Amino acid sequence: RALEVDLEAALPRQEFDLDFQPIMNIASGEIIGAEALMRWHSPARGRVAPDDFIPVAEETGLIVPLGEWALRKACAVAASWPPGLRIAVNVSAVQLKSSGFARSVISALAFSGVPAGQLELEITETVLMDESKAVLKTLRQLRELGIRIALDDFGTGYSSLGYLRRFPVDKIKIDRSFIRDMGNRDSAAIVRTIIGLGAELGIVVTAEGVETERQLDMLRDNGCVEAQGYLIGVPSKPAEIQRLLKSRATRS
Ligand code: G
Ligand code: G
Ligand code: G
Ligand code: MN
Ligand code: NA
Repeated sequence: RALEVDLEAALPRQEFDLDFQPIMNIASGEIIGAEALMRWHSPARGRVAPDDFIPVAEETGLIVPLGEWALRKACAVAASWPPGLRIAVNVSAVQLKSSGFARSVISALAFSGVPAGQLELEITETVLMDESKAVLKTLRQLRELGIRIALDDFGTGYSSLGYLRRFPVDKIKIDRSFIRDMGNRDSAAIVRTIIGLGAELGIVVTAEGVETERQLDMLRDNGCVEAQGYLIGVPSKPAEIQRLLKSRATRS
């Protein structure tokens, strides 16, 4: 049976879940929020990785209702976090281009009571590649509401620095492959350059995939603002992340 058949049935059968991975401010060591990561527990297939089902969901268009579910669920969970913490949600290009996307975001915020300033939408560079006016308009509209836009997996794919000028972006997330290879001179130079670029442009830089104290030290020494990765915390269930946030979060 094709994956798309099982995927189609999975949403009404409530087979999806969200895990949350903490994001830390490097200078203060405080947890400033978490990224929602989708999980599919299929009775027939077991756990299916997002890298395997998200592309299929994008091809079939199922990513639109699935992404909307994730957004609503993430906001509902974040509504019970201590005030001021960020919730980051991944948004696929297909979703962003679908009509009514901005409306569905506004609705998720209103329904949950999460302030717009606490929501961060993570998009990849492929979203920006076609340079459509509609996408630019949607991003501007969301940003005017106070929602932050993060460029995910930065440095991979078809990165163009021009995107940073043409599109409203609040944050860059350095792809974890560069952090993994930071022991290597060239990767270290790339990481430093992205951090410098963010500082110059007034864009927050987050390092992804931080697994060792050595990597965290290098990032701190180079002025990287935020870190995410197994060292700081693995993707966890809502109850677990809630505990972590209560003990490690910025006290306001
Ligand atoms: O708080 P806890 O020990 O559960 O933290 C899990 C991980 O986060 C540990 O591996 C530790 O290295 C890192 N960590 C914990 N507290 C801090 C902190 O205040 N600052 C920094 N930079 N890292 C921390
Ligand atoms: O959690 P994990 O490393 O398996 O995630 C793999 C990929 O799946 C990441 O690139 C992540 O951005 C993507 N992903 C996870 N959750 C979502 C989601 O809710 N929506 C979209 N579009 N992508 C997601
Ligand atoms: O592409 P995106 O950044 O949205 O997805 C994050 C993915 O990275 C998730 O699948 C998550 O499980 C994974 N991830 C998070 N922290 C680490 C890490 O420290 N090391 C590795 N290898 N993967 C990580
Ligand atoms: Mn992401
Ligand atoms: Na990423």
